[in-house]
Amino acid sequence: MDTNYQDITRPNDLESYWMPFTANRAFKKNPRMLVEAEGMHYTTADGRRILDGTAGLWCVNAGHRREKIVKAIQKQAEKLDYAPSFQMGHPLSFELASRLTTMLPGYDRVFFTGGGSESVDTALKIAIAYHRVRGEGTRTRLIGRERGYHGVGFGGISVGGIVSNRKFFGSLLPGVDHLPHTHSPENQAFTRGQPEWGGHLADELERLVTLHDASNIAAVIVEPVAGSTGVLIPPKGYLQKLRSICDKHGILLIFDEVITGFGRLGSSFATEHFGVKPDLITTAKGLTNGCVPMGAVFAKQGIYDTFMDNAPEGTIELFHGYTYSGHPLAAAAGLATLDVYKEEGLFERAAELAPYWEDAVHSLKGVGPVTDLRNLGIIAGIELEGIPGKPTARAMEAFGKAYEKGLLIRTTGDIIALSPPLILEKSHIDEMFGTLGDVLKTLH
Ligand code: PXG
Ligand code: PLP
Repeated sequence: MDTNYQDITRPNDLESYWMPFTANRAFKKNPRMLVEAEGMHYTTADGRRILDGTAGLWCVNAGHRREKIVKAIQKQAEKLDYAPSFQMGHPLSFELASRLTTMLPGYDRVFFTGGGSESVDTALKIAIAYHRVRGEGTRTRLIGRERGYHGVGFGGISVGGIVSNRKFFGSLLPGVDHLPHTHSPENQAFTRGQPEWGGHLADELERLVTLHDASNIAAVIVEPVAGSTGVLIPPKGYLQKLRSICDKHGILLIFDEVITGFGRLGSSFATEHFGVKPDLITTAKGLTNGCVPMGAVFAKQGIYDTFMDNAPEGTIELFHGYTYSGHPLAAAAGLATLDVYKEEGLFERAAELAPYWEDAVHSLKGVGPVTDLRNLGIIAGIELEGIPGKPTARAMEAFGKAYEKGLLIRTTGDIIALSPPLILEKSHIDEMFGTLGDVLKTLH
């Protein structure tokens, strides 16, 4: 009988896997396979050590294959592999939620998801439902920002502002507007940290409120520091101004901290770094050090209470959740990850290294085709002059050459982004920028 459960695979078959956000055909002609990782390094299938300049995809903040996290996942898998999260619970997800709320004073409730895209969908849905349950059901419009990245769900691409992530996918969510992005090379190039210019761009929110009336607007979502789009640091005063305009009009403010959360800026979260308190915070990535997929949405207690106060006792207050919300292995990984961050003081370490990092980033001024350098915490954006008529080609050349020289970088458009694990030493910073400088000098 043909069961379809074949136990043979085609050896070395690269074709079956439709890879995400990848030039599939090019990759399969020239695959880059990582087979092992430890600390600051990957090992490739051909046995080379690669310095991880990107913490995987901005997620492995405590470095790779940390024993405490590995052991916690192993132990949990041996005890409780899976537990339903609807109308049932298991201790670790409660413990993790409670630990997380102590890291973010003022945010007393945590909703678990499977990653950043689900966290964004969750936060947008909570925002719209929140207004409805408290009797302002006309507040349904969402406001994102040009060049924003909020994952790849329909909600996330609708409020997001990356053209190629949107243009193939039809009409998206209705009732969405976008603030202008804050990037202005003429006014900001080669700024160290936050640019002086651009705080006034938050006033565009007032224009949208005038256009639609506040009574129709549910929420504004922004990345405090835009990551995926090429590292855009918020201008001084910008986030504060967004907060005060939202307050004035009863609009919820959502910070998407999927990248900025868990130490990346040298503080636990961007809300702490900038001293601006949104109503909802989306996270993922560093929550479990990338080991097991997991995301979380933090809510101010008032938001949770509104749902509790407006549903009859014994009924479901929020019709939303995922099969893998609060997954036991992810919760175990999350708890162990928080231990590692704390025991090793990794957020403080990132803050201490940030000035050295900043100097290293700006040492690339004048090297090859560099047109701008941006930094905050342990993040760098290195913008290159594109080859006319061939956007992305120059950055992709840099990516390939860096990989050959043993350094993993990330590129978006003609911008290089760096975001290494926070366990890095000064010697890693020297190596990273030494290699990158050599690569940039050889670009076509
Ligand atoms: N919001 C933000 C701000 C993100 O950076 C997501 C949501 C979505 O998370 P998930 O877990 O669904 O991927 C992200 C993810 C890159 C890169 O190239 C960035 C992300 C993911 C993969 C690559 O810079 N950010
Ligand atoms: N599709 C079908 C057919 C399902 O039954 C479910 C969950 O039960 C989903 C999608 C959603 O999956 P998840 O909860 O993992 O997001």
